[in-house]
Parts: sequence; C-alpha cells; structure tokens
Amino acid sequence: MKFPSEPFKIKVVEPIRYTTREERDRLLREAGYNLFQVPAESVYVDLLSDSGTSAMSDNQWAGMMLGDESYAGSRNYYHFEETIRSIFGYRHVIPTHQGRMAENLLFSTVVKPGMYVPNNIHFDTTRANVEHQGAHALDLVINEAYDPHCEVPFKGNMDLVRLEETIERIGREHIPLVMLTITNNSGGGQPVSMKNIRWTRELLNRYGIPLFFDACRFAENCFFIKEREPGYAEKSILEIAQELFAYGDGCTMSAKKDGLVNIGGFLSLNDDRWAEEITNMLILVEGFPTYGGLAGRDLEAIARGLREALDEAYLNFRIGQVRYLGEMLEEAGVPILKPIGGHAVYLNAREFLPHLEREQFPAQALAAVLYREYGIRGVEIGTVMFGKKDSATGRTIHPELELVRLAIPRRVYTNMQITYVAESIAELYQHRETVQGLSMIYEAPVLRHFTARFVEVPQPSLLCRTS
Ligand code: P70
Repeated sequence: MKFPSEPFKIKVVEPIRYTTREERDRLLREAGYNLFQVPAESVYVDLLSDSGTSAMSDNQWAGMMLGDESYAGSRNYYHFEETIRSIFGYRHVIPTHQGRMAENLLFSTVVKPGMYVPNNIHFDTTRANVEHQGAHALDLVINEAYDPHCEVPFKGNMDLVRLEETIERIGREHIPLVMLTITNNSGGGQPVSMKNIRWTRELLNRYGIPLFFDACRFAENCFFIKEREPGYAEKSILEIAQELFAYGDGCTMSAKKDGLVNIGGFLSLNDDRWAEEITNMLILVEGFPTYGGLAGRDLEAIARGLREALDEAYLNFRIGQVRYLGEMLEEAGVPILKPIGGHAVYLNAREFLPHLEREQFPAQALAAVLYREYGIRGVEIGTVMFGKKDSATGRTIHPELELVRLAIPRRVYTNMQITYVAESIAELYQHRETVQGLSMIYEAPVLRHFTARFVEVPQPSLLCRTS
C-alpha cells in the first residue's frame, strides 16, 4: 500500500466542537491574529504542533497506573533509565519536564558568554537557550536546505566544509559542543544521514569537540535512514538508533515528540563532570534526579512510548500519513517544501501568496486565514519566529524561508481528517489573492512568536473592489 492504513484501533474518543466562520473570525481578532492565543476547543484540526499532542497507547496508560510516586528511587525511574541506556547508550540519564529544560541545563553548564554553538539548524527554544547564555547559535546546514524545491534525501545534513572553516576561524576553545537536530525541524523535518553523522564525528574528533544530538524526532530520522541510506534497509530502527547515538557524546530530548507522551524530556550524556554539575543544577531548579520535574507515572509512559516509537509498523504509518497530506497538496498544485518531512508538511507561503511583501508576514497571514476559513491551525515558521532586527538599521533581517508548518500529532487524526485538511487548503489556494497581509503591533523581547499581536492590512486591490 502506498499509504499504510492505521496500525491501531481507537478505544477512546474526544469530541470536537464545530465552530462557525463568524465565531472563528471573532476569536482570531481577539487573539491578535496569533494562533497560539486561540482556545484549542475552537480548533477543528489542530496542526499547531506534534509536541505533547500524541495519543498514548493502552500500554502507556496501563503503565501510568503503575506509577511509583516515591520521592527518591522510584521504580519507574529505573525502567526509564534502562530504556534510555538501551537505545541511546549514554551513561547518565537525567529526566526533565520537557526538552527546553534539558537544553537550559546543558547550555548553562557548558556554554559561556561569547562562545559559539554550531548546529544544522537550531530550533526556536534551542537558539533562545544558547543566546540566553550570551553565546552565538550558528546554523550550518547544507545550502540545499534553503531551497524549498531541491529534493535531496538528507536535507538536514551538516555542511562539513563550513563546520571545519568555522572551527578553524573561531578556535576550538570557543566551541564547547556541536549539535545535530534530528530531524531538522526548522528546515522542514528533514533527516540527517548516518554518513553525515559519522563524518561530523570524525571531524570533531580531530579537534576534541563533543557532539550532542537534539534527538526529539530520532525515530523518524532513523526511519528515513532505513528507507533511504544504502546498507540500512535490513537493520531494525533500534539498531540504527544505537549506531547513530554511538557517534555522539550525549543528547537533549523532548519526549513530547518521539517519546509519544504529553509531557517530559531528558538529557543523557557520558561526561561525568558535566553530569555532576548538571545534576546539582537539576536539584536546584527542577527536582530530585530520579524524577526531574516529572511524576513517576510520566517516566513510565516515556519508557513505554520510546519503545513504541521504534516500531516499524507505527513509523510506516506515521511517515506515510504525513506523506499522504503532502502528496494530496502537491497534486492540487499547492506549493510545499520538498521533500515531505517526517512530522509535518510545510506550506511555502511566499509562493502561495506572491502578492504579499515579506514585511506583511505572509506565513502568519496564511496560517490565520486557514484557521478562519476552515478551523485548521498550523504554525508560522518564518519572519515572526526567526526574523531579527538589524541593530544598526533597525530593519528586519528575514530568515531564508517563509513557511506554515502543518505538524501532525502522532496517532491522533484519521486519514479522513487529513483529507479534509488537504481539500481545504487546495480550495483556499484557488482564492489565494484574497488573503490580506498583517502588521505586527506587539512583540516580546524573546520568543516573540508565542505572544505577538497583529492587525490585518487591507490589500490595495481589495480596497478598490469594495469601495
Ligand atoms: C514544535 C515544538 C520543540 C523542540 C524542537 C526541537 C528540534 C527542542 C524543542 C523543545 C515547539 C513548538 C513550536 C511551534 C509551536 C508549538 C510548539 N518543538 N528541539 O512543535 O522541546 O517543547 O519539549 O521544550 O522541535 O516543534 P520542548
């Protein structure tokens, strides 16, 4: 089958409330055209994020009932630790309440002001956590990643020539670690190849620089390796993951993605000294090292979820469902980023709305209209999320891509709901010239996309039509 059908049946359902266009129009205005500010109950298909939005299995729910809520030494911690060691292979396993706390603990321990952290592309919280230390977050992904039409199998790969040049220019002593985000979220959910990881390791060995993974979507990345990289077709996802992580010194993980849970994360690493310092900080800000901001039952759900995420029937369906949406959109001529990613389809807003200037936030405008017209919520990954002010001129420096990400929660929506999404977007594409630009009227100093507010800016052509 081109698109594998669901390898599960539904035991519990959550009703969705239908809303009217008028209601959504009002909610959108009240939210300042920021979909983070819209109540989830007023969304029909919620593709804002694949993070923490997965449906847990009966096996995970059963594990929740076996939660041992002892303050220290909960049995669920030992199960969590053993599971993570068996997949990731690092010595120390430090639970956190979600991924960004793992980032914060790692960076606040090893990154000093003025240092540089190279990554293929940092995602929003990772970049913010590096910059919060007064350090520089460098994105060194291969150039192809910035061309939405270029179809290469491992578009998340690190540009090793630029990485080497960067290390030579900046000096090893100013680079405490290098990171690889698997899959590369900001660049379209694109995988990194085993070869690229191996070569990154070899390069860093020459300089003695540690390699860490931002491992949120590691199982999806391993699936792409199995599917696309010579020599891996016969290996299990677990074997691929074990090899991959063996090239690194540690990882940060948001278990809200490939951990198949609604909350949780961890940091895992080999270095004893770093682990000791991080654990002391963990006790100060997060919790005792055998629960790290989570309940025992959450640790159990993560241990079970990580195993389920390695299941090939599940991954086959999962990646297939994302592809199903992407291919339907492509057939309708809708411009999307290619190749289709692991957890999301990314609409190319500049090509969807060529009549809008980048100063009018085309991706934010497209996401807002998708919600108002069809009750579908995606998220802008463009100037709102990654735009920067040039301190000299005060002008905005735009990121390379202006995207609306449609992130698919794991095991949540049926293919019929996904069909609804595709047909709605195809219909909107027929009327794309009616979409108006936005103007930003409020922004916070960091991670502004969560709280920014906008108003609609009528297009001159539309004004003429109504006057
Ligand atoms: C997402 C969420 C979280 C994330 C990530 C990578 C590669 C670390 C983290 C932090 C965030 C988000 C974005 C837009 C809308 C809603 C939510 N990504 N590294 O959806 O993990 O959230 O657990 O602190 O993608 O991609 P955590």
